[in-house]
Amino acid sequence: MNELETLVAKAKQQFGECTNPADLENAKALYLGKSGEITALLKSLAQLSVEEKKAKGALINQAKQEIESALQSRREHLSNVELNRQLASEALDVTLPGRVRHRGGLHPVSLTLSRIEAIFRSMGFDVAQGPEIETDWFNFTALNTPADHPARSMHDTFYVEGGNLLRTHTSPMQIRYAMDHVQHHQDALKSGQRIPEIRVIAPGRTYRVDSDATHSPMFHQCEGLWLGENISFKDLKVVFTEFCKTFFETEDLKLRFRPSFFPFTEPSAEIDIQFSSGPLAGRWLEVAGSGQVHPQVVKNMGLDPENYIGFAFGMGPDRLTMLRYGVNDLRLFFDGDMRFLHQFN
Ligand code: 2NM
Repeated sequence: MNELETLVAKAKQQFGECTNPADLENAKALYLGKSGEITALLKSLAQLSVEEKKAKGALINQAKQEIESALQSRREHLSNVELNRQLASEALDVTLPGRVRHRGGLHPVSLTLSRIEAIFRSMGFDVAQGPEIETDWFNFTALNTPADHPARSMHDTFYVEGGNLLRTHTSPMQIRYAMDHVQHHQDALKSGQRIPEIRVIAPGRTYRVDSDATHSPMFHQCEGLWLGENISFKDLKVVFTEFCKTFFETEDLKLRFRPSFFPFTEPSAEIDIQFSSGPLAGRWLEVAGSGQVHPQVVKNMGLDPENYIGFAFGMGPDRLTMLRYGVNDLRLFFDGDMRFLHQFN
């Protein structure tokens, strides 16, 4: 091997040992830089004769080209290695499922409650909400429910420590609302003046010890109260008929009042409705309980039952939701299964 071949081999080997571009450029300088070995050889040509210059120069240039091409191919190799490293470290798995931003939606029963509220507001009713943990007095005594009534038993009602209970209906809220109303107008009442009538609905969660396909220990209720000087069953019938027609979006609907009993109303009636077309056509469906507010309950609100009379009703938004959408199992509302809930939004 002559001197030039040795030099080329040495350069190739040295380039091959460089594992990053900076080292490679430093190695290049040893051969092709200002004081590199090839540069020095080219400078030494100056001392030679024209003939020798030609011959030796050609050989040196050939060696130079071989070194340059070895350098270039090592550069490309290192840059490929770097590219592959980057591709591997920044790899994206485009087959991974996306991070979805789920859109929230209202629960079907919430949709029903909103509808109920809007309809009653349009008829001049206020909407009142209050505590779900109630006293025995507001939940039972004020509503004329006797101490030995089965609803008061541990078997039917959830009691909490300290003697309070989870309200079994929303009517205690109506007692609270009526008492606030009386309190607010107490001066007028004392001086024998007339006070504004009470028109309110109380929607919300209620609780009973009960659980099967049509009963859940937590369920919703919406009770209504209209109390004034001359409010009668006729007004109840108008209000409730209007409510049902608007809620179910049909004029094609009959109401039936069926005699019943509640401790807090006298007389009392169940309200049934019947559609004459659609999937429920011909069947009488129970949608609410109702009645003329019992004189003792009016008294418990702080009003004189000789001067104030009216009606109350109670209905189940869960059941109304089932009827409206054709849902056959109440438990679907409380299982939290998104496949079911998504259908309403
Ligand atoms: C019902 C049925 C009948 C009712 C009574 C009252 C109050 F507070 F005025 F006495 N609120 N709700 C009532 C009457 C509730 O639910 C089936």
